[in-house]
Amino acid sequence: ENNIVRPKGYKVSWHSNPEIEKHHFGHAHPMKPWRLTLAKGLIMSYGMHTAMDTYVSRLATREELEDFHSEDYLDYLKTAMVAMPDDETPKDYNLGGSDCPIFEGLFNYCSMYAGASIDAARKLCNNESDIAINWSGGLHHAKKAEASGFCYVNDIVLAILQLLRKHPRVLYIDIDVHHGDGVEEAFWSTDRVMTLSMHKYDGLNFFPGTGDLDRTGPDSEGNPGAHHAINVPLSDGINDEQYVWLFKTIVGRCVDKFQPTAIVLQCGADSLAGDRLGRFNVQVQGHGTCVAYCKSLNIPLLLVGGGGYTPRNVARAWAHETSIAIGCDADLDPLIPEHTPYREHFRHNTLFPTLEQILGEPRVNRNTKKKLDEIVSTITEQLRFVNA
Ligand code: V1S
Ligand code: CA
Ligand code: ZN
Repeated sequence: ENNIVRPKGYKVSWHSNPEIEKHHFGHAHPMKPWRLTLAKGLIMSYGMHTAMDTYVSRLATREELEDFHSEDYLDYLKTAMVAMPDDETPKDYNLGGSDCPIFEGLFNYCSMYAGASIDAARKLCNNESDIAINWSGGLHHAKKAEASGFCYVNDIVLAILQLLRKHPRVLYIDIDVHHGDGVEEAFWSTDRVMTLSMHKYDGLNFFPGTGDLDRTGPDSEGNPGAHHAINVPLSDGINDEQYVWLFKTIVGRCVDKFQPTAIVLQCGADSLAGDRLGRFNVQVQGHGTCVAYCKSLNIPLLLVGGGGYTPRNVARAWAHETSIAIGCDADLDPLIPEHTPYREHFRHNTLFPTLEQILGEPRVNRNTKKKLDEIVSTITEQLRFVNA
């Protein structure tokens, strides 16, 4: 048995609900809520639950969902019926196509992951937690009245709206391999939220097709949201060293200029090497270093999940990142405990497989030093227009 010591005076809350994990998007669909079962099993087999305040999250109320989403969209989401099996065409509100299928229990699924993020944000607001975690959230593509890219309700926007009740400035950081378009759009016209997304960008060839470097906020003169959207477009095969350097450099400068009083970090695990949809060579270590860096800033921190389509790697990353939040990462044996549920799913039995173990052959890295330097200097220029 592992014994995790709870670091004194440092509070982490973990918000989850096992009901969420039971939903199915359909057999061919890459989004598997079951990955949360795998992650939870790993977190608990290391004994990390004993070092956090754990909460079984509740359903978000209709009123809470209406803080961002339109009434007519929520009505439709609640009553939408499972479509005919071979119907591939999205209907109203982009619901019912292959990306955002209507499945059994859809509205409960959405209300549960949103409830968890709202609860987590409230723990930070009333200083009951220093870090609050909801691995079932992070669904960054959902719009006010539209589903998009496996996301139906935008729990991140709802959580940030909670934080804004107490906090003057919130920094949103998104390390999912996809552009965090829904959150960016929601806060496009305000200077109280700065959004920063790192993602693969290849025009319309990679979903959702937005997030180029020059997308920085409204162009209109005097709009407070101008310059408060930050986008880091990347190419295939970026490695830990480059990714962590970019993250620390850019986040460091954003924090200096914007002086956030709360941070939301979307930890989408599809930026890891070997992801079914992703294209990067980021490893569990590098992904975790981004979380460690945010923790080191000593600003209230909300950690949410997001994408992640190779369940064993999702579980590794979010278990490792939970240990960083608690402060017990150095105490974990990288060898996955014998009694871990579904241990056979973790080939190589380690939290930190090498690139060779994950991929056989790593992807070609198409990110040049010159391009990354250009990104940093363009964003540094952009930040000259930002004040706290
Ligand atoms: N990339 C990708 C991808 N794969 C699928 C997909 C594959 C099989 C299925 F049965 C169903 C869907 N859809 C996509 C992307 C959406 C990616 C969403 C990422 C979500 C997140 O990780 O950021 C946060 C949770 N959709 C598309 O590329 C759109 C299409 C344009 C092409 C694919 N077809 C299925 C729909 C239209
Ligand atoms: Ca991203
Ligand atoms: Zn993604």
